[in-house]
Amino acid sequence: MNDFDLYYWPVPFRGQFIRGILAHAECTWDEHDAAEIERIMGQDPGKQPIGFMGPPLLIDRKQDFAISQMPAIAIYLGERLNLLPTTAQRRALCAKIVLDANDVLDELTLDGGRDMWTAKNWENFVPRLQKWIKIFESSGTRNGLTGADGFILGTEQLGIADIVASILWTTVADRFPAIRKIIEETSPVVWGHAKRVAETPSIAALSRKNYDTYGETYCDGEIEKSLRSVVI
Ligand SMILES: N[C@@H](CCC(=O)N[C@@H](CS)C(=O)NCC(=O)O)C(=O)O
Repeated sequence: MNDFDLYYWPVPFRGQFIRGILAHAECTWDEHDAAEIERIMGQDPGKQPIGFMGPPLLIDRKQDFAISQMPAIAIYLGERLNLLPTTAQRRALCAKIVLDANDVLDELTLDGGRDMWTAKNWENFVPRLQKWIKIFESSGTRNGLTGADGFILGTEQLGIADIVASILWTTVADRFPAIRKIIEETSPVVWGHAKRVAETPSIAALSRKNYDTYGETYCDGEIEKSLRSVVI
């Protein structure tokens, strides 16, 4: 029996953070197809494994525990798999970094496609994206991070904040070369750290497997089409 059930669409996007954490910790998990996700999304909240609006949703089989909301799942797995810093302050900073990453996804997709990208609104957004990259950089450099060395919260070991930051930037950079250029040019520290973490064997293997399964798809749908039409 695998350790976890993960309900997320067959794309990287918000589910990739959870896949990355599970892969890094060498956990096993089952993924469920879109029909199954739609089925449980349609249930009454009292009948769902945990009341939720949209995936990701994780079930921890051994603990008989279900949790939704990407940052809550990441922090839960951090506790469960011993991937959080030890001080209260650094644990709070870890949660902050995961929430920052979730905000960046919402901004990159104009809140899940409520609006579509145009050349003009993308141009206006680029300085904001650069500021987000600098926010990640400042989280790390306050703790001695460089492109070549260290972890984002100054821990001895790679943890949740490192996995989430790396997956945030490398997943979008690998699929949008123009965004990769913005990240590399805005912060060699953020990019160097993201690449180092992405090259660790379990996360690199996950990335290769996801390319085989999902190809170049990032978040899919009309919002990905509109993003691709402006990010050139
Ligand atoms: N705040 C939630 C957002 C969840 C969310 O928006 N999920 C998207 C996929 S990334 C979805 O399919 N939502 C369907 C819906 O909200 O109806 C989280 O961080 O997990």
